Amino acid sequence: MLMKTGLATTARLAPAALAVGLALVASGAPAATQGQPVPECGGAVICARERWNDTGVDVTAGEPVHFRISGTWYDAGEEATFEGYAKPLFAPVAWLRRYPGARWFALIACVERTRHCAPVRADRPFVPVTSGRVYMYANDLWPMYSNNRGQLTVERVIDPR
Ligand SMILES: [Ca+2]
Repeated sequence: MLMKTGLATTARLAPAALAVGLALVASGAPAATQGQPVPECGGAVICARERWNDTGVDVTAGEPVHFRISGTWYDAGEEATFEGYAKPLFAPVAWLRRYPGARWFALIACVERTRHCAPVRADRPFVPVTSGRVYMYANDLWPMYSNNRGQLTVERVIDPR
């Protein structure tokens, strides 16, 4: 069953990887990206103000997914990247964050709108525990999204190796 799922995913990703490769050849681009993760075309906008952002990325349980994230967002006056920020003053209510184990405004990925979530990290892939669409949000208190600004861009990357 697992093997069958893996083959199906490979077949689905292969045309995209081939298209990226052909585009590089056609543009005469140097081989600098060889062996490096290649972003898929486009990317999803993750708005700080939205409690759920649909990434358009569908994942399969157990298959690691790599994301490339860029941008800056703001929690009122606090600037943050996808790694979030720390603020000792907010420590008494930190346990009320939607994902208590991650920093304020850390980028959180969930499969569907469930509790199958994890912080998005730069140094490791997101490994979904179930299959479905990936949604993301800024880790905040549920009633406190109205003072959020900015957005991140998230791209799924394919390892061509
Ligand atoms: Ca907020």
